[in-house]
Amino acid sequence: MTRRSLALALALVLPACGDDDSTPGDVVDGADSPDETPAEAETGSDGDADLPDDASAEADGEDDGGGDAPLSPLFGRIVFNEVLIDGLAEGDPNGDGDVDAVEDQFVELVNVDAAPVVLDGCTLVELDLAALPRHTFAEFTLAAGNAVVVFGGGDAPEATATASFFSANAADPGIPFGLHLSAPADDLMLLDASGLLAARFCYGGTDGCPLAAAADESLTRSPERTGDFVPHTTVGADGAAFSPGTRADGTPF
Ligand SMILES: [Ca+2]
Ligand SMILES: [Ca+2]
Ligand SMILES: [Ca+2]
Ligand SMILES: [Ca+2]
Repeated sequence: MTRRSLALALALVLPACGDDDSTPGDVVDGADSPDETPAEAETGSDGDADLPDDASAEADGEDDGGGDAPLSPLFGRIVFNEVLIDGLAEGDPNGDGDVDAVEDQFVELVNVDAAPVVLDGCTLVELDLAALPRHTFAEFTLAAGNAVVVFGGGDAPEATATASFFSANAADPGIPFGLHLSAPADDLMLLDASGLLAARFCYGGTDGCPLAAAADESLTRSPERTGDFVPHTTVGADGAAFSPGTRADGTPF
């Protein structure tokens, strides 16, 4: 399937903002478990049925110059920079006092452009519950060079000069499962308000994405913003397992 048809398919299945009454009843919390849910097993078995076919290039945040595919105008201006799949990593990633498999998962997105990026209406969508965005940004503009972190839940930290923090659909408790980043495989997309692909992070073999999920630590780009994803402890300050909102060495973006 092409990205054009992907965008069309997503446009057909994505609910309008605030339409949160399609809560699935048959999905279990698999945030820190290798067990596949029925939905994951099904979508995993049919491979590339609903995904773009150049996943590895996009997983690296690189524009592959793929002809007339309707990528978002945001594509290449904002990238996934760090992702914590294992919410039970030692510590308390969102700093709210509770270590929670769902709430402490996070994604860190960085504006790699020289201009602000307007994220109003952008959604985070993952493979298993593609019709139910994990997070929808309300009015939010990410300054050039800054990071925004979305946690699975709980209380998000206060913003700093260079980073902002949200809890996934924190204002909408009707949407369960946080970011629903599954082990060992998943496919997370940032879609713009029109449903077009703005950034992508996939792993575990979904649609050929070779990156392996990490346990007990995040995956982060090295070098920051542009590099390939590596286990965070290999580049983190003093072997730190994650660094939501800062570079792996602990310094601000
Ligand atoms: Ca926590
Ligand atoms: Ca998932
Ligand atoms: Ca763990
Ligand atoms: Ca970081």
